[in-house]
Amino acid sequence: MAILVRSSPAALARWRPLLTAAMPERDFRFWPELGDPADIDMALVWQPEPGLLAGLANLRLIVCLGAGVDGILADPTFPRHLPVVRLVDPYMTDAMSEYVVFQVLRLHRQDLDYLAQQRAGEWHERAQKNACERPVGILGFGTMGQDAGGKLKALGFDVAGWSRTAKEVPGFATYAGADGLDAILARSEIVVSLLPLTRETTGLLDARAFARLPRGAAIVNAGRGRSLVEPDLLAALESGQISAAVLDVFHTEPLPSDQPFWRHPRVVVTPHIAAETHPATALRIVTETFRCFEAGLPLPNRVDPERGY
Ligand code: NDP
Ligand code: OXD
Repeated sequence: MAILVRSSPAALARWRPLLTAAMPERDFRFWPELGDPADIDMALVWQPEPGLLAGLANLRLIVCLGAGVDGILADPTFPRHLPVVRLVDPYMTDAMSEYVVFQVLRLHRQDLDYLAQQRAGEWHERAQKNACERPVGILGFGTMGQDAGGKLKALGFDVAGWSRTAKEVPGFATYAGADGLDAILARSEIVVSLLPLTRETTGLLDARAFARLPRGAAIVNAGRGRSLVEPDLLAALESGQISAAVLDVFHTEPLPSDQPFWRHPRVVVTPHIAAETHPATALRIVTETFRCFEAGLPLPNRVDPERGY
């Protein structure tokens, strides 16, 4: 049997030598060189086109080459009976935490304002708090959220986390569910979203949510673009309810050239690079997933398609 590897051409160029060297006995089919679809029993995929997985009659396992599986589950034809495993790689988690810490610090230290002052040749000081006086709320307090939260806390930030299920995480105020969302928003001067995209999180960051924040709060979205209602964010920036936004993920990626975020003075745009898949470290995780699957062992990081993550 064979393993389909489907990702962007650039990612495939990185994966190909690693996979073939690590598992020379395996028959890898690198997209678009599929061969006979009936040969394929396992698939390593990132954002496969709708219908691709459903067309593989002998498929038994789907491994996502990223942490978020929305690109797989969104396909209405995706074979829901098959196990789906997502990538949980500490290297990626570290990368996400670096991104979050960097962006929270620049918001906290008013970097956008000082850059604007520099461009205008203006020398004046702005009132500045210390991190312990800056409440940060992390929406999506899972693998990445808790790691980033710990690193922000080490810098002194007053961090709280919001998740779907109630949990106790020593050292953090935690919130869950709809009431918990209002409560965490009400206390957060900087909100970081690391939510997966699911039915419940789609459009969650909308005008209503922005209105719950303290006036002038800032937002970092590195979860998924469709969790945030982009026109509502533009309106909240316009009114001053939101003072700044750092966005790594968008409704449409790449971000269209006429999208106002590109040129908005209070928005930082990054091209979905907060935590990229790192084949050199992910390889061991993928190999271990195959081993568990073939040995009939429980699969680590298995996704629940009903839950959506
Ligand atoms: P996890 O599954 O470990 O954590 C997800 C968290 O979100 C959990 O705490 C979960 O709650 C919470 N959550 C899910 N649904 C809801 C809901 N309806 N209400 C409240 N909380 C909810 O995922 P990771 O931390 O590994 O990754 C998070 C996401 O980050 C990925 O799904 C992906 O979208 C994004 N990502 C972005 C990258 C980038 O480069 N921009 C790179 C990698 C990931 P509970 O704990 O109760 O289950
Ligand atoms: C991921 C991502 O989910 O890169 O891994 O967004």
